[in-house]
Amino acid sequence: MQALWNDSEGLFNPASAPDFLPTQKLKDLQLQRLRAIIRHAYDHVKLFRERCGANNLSPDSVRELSDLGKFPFTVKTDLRDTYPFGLFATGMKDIVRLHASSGTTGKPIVVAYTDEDIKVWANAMERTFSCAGLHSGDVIQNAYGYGLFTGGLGAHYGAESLGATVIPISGGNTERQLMIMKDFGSNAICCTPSYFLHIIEQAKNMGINLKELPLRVGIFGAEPWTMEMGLYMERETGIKCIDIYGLSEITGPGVASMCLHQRGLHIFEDLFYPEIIDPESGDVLDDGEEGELVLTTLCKKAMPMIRYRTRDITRIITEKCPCGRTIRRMERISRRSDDMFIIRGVNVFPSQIEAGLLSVEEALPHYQIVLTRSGGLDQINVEVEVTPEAFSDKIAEVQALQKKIAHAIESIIQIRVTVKLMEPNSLPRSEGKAKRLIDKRAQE
Ligand code: DLL
Repeated sequence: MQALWNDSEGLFNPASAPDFLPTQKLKDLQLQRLRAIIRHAYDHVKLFRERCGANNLSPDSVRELSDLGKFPFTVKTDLRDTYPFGLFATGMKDIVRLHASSGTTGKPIVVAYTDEDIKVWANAMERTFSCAGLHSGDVIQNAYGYGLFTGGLGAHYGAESLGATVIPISGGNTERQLMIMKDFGSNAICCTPSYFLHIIEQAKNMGINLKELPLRVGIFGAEPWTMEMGLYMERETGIKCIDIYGLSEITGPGVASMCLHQRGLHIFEDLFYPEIIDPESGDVLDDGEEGELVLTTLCKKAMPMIRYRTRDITRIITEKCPCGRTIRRMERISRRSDDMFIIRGVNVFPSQIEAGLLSVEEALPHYQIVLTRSGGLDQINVEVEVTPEAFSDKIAEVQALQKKIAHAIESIIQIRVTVKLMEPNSLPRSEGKAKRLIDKRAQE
C-alpha cells in the first residue's frame, strides 16, 4: 500500500496520496475495501457473524456504500464484554502489536494490529503530518505518551514514515522538553492541547520566547479543545495549531486531521469510512447534519471495526477545501455525547464553558468545572485562573471580573454559574488528557 503514494525514492509524495483522488475513484476504492472488510469480519469475528445472522445479513448484502447502514453497530461495551481478545480477527501469530485504552472504569479496551495494519496506520499519520505542512527534513518533537496509549507510537511511526526526524521524548518533564525544543530546533510539537498550555507557561518561567524558536506547528489532539483555545495558543507562540483526531478502537491518531487552512478536519476516508447518525434513533443522517460519528475501518485486519459508535458529535462538511484535498472534512469534535451534564434540565458541554470563559481577555485557559448540589439544587462552579495583572486583592475588582466571566459563560449555556478566580498556577496541570470536570453532586 505504501507504494501508492510514495515517490521513486520511497519518500512521501502528498500529491499522489488518496487525499486527492477524484470522488468517484475514492468511492470505488471504498466500496471494494468495504466488501473485503465485511467479508473478513464475518469470516473471523463470531460476534459480528452472529449479529449479521440475526439480521439476515451476509457479506453479499453489500452492493453499494449505503448498504453499510443495514449492518449492526459495534459499541464500546462489545469490546469490554469480549475482553481481552474476543474481537480479534486474526491469530496471535499475525498480531505484532497491542495497545489499550484505560477508559474511566474497570478493564481497559484492547486493540490489535498486524504488520500491515501498522503500515496503514503509519501512512494515515504520515498524511496527518503532511496536512500540517511537515515533510522530510523537519524535526518533530513527539510529546504524546509512549506506551499502551496510541498517541506516542502512532505519531512516531508516522513521523518516521514521512522521512522526518522524530524526537521520541514522550510526555512530561517540561523543562527538558523546552531545552530540547530549543537546542534541537524542533519544527513541530505533538501533544495534547492541555499539555501544550503547560509548556507555554513553563517557557515563560524559563524566559524562553517560543516565537523566536524554529517551532512552526503544533499537532494537537486526544481531547476536545475549542477554537478559542487554539487562538490563545497561536497568539502566545506564533505557531499554527492543527487539530488531529482519532481513537484507539479505530487505530489511534490518524483518523482525521486539519490542514493548514484550519477549516475542519479531513477524514482519511479511504481507510476509515465515516457515517453520521442520530444518536437516539441510530438513523444515518445526511452530510451537513450534526450527529454521532460512526466509523468503519476499511483496511484493518487484526481487529476490523464495523460501524463503531464513537460517541463523538460532529457533522460532515462537504464544501471543497482550498487545499485541494477531495476527502470529506468533519467539524472539530467539541463534545462527546457522554461528556454532557444536565443541570436543572439544561444540557451543558464543557466546551461551551471553555468557549465562554476564553472570550474574556483576563481569563486563562486553565480552568476546572466543579458540579455541586446543595439543598437539592445543582450548581456549576467554574474555577478559572486569571492573568497576574487581573488577579487583584480588591474585592470590587474581583467581583467585577467574576461577573464578567460568569456573564460570558451564561450567554452561551443560558444557565447561572458561579465563578471563582484562581491565582495563576494554582490548578492542576496535565501531561496527557486534562480532567476538567469534577462532579461532586453525589457527595451531598
Ligand atoms: O486519544 C488517540 C489520539 C492520540 C488522538 C493522539 C489524537 C492524538 P483514545 O485514548 O482512545 O485515543 O481516545 C479517543 O478521545 O473518542 C474523542 O472523544 C477524544 N479525542 C481524540 N482526539 C480528539 C480531538 C486517542 N482532536 C477519544 N478532539 C475520542 C476532540 C478528541 N476529541
